[in-house]
Amino acid sequence: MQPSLTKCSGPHWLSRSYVDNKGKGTGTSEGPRPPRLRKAAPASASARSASTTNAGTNATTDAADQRTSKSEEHVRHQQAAEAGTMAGSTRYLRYILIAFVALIVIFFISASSSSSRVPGREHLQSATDLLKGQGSLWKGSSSSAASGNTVPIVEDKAASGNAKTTLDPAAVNPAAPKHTEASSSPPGHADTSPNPYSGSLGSQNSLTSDKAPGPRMNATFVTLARNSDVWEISRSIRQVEDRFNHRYNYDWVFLNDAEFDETFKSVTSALTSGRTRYGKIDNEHWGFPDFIDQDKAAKVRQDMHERKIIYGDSISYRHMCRYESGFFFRHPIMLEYEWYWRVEPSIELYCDINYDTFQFMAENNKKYSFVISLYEYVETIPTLWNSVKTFMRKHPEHINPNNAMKFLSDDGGETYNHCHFWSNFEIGNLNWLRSPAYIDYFNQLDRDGGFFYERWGDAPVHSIAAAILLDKTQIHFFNDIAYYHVPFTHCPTGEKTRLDLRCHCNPKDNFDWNGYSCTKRFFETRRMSLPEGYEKEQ
Ligand SMILES: Nc1nc2c(ncn2[C@@H]2O[C@H](COP(=O)(O)OP(=O)(O)OP(=O)(O)O)[C@@H](O)[C@H]2O)c(=O)[nH]1
Ligand SMILES: [Mg+2]
Repeated sequence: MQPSLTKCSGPHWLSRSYVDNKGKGTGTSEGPRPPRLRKAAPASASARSASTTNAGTNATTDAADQRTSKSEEHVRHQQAAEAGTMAGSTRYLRYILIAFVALIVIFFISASSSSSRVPGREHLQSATDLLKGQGSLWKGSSSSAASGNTVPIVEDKAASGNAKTTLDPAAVNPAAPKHTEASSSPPGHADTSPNPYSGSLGSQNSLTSDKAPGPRMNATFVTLARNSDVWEISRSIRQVEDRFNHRYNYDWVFLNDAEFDETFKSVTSALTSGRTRYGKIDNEHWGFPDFIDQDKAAKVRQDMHERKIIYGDSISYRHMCRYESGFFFRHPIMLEYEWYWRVEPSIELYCDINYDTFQFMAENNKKYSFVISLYEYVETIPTLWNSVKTFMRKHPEHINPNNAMKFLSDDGGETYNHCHFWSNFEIGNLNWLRSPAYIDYFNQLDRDGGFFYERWGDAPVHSIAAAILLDKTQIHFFNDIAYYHVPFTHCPTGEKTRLDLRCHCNPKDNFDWNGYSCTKRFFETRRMSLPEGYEKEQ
């Protein structure tokens, strides 16, 4: 093995040393090599060829001389090799020295060009530059531009292509503290930077603050609630605001048979984007009417309790059902509005609602709407249909000739099939509920006493009214409003609809085409074809 070859492996030795010195080498020559040191390889090779040339010029023909000259040659060879090796070593040392000095110079230049280059600042710096690369403006934060503390970044085409996008971090998150040069936050915190792509979906992203243009309808959300419902209704409000109302800012009316407390008011008003109003229900509308036989009502509750009928023994539940059936739309606050959207505690909305549903109702001559329909629990309404028939007999003038009786009855109105729209969700017209037709209807039912002698729910009461008093085209099924109230889900049928509206419900949970739903029957009543894809959800 020739020493010169060993030395010629200088770059390997140097690179190994470089890697080992960094403390992360593997001991092989495969570690990263500084480019300058790689260039030393040809210099070693030239040293090797120089030593070979010197040896060749000293050869003679005499044997002794040959021996002498061989030994001389050997010595010379060795000297030449040593000289070549030394020359190579010196060169390498020079290169190392130059590289070392160059590294020191680069280090000092970069350190002095950015006095703010402390741990944690690099991220913020580059985020700022990224925003600048997109043509963004840091409102109220001119310091970084003025100081010229910019680290050059390579602008890629994607960044410069977005140059027209103006991104105001304050708009992205107005509550976010602004980064300042003198920030005293610990490094880990100061490292946090705004997402430069926030809001890049523009108008597609309904979670950004994009208030819908145009006038508003005379409409409000309405919720009947107890103070103890505050956290459950908060969840509902948050859903409604995120999916719809942050763009429309409709009012929200809260009604209660007791005074709302400060917690309820402050929490709910903090969550709503529109005006909040709190109304106490008059005793006349929340209590037993004088024509109710209290003993009879008590016996019914006892009996229902024994038969384990849900809410069967509850007085307040009955007041609630009666109030929702006949009075909420007559509350003094509600008298100011024409349209309502009823919201209950703990509901969910799974899709964006990108249009004004109240306006839709008005423009399409709709008076009542639903998202889920089902069969009522028979034990709670044994005589309801008798009462309805009494009303129809007494007030034929109120029965709409183009009604939706087919939705309610399979025998032309003789018997009730128990189908109803689930009234914990409703968007409807308050003037219709305040109309003589509806008031006559409610008064008949109320007089017959079934709210207390049975346990009539406001869902069948509203549904029957809508089906017999309205033109069937005035009842709307909101396929695109995805909704949950325990235990049922309405998830829009149609994959395109779900993706367009950014829905997060599982279509398998959709109740519509299930045997317990009456929605198919509604489609038949209206002679509408079922939505595309319904077969897959059965
Ligand atoms: N102020 C008040 N509101 C009530 C009372 N009982 C029920 N409510 C409200 O009336 C609405 C309907 O009551 P719920 O208990 O949800 O009745 P439900 O939907 O039939 O039954 P759940 O399956 O329990 O939801 C909700 O908005 C309740 O907050 C009451 O006694 N006082
Ligand atoms: Mg409920």
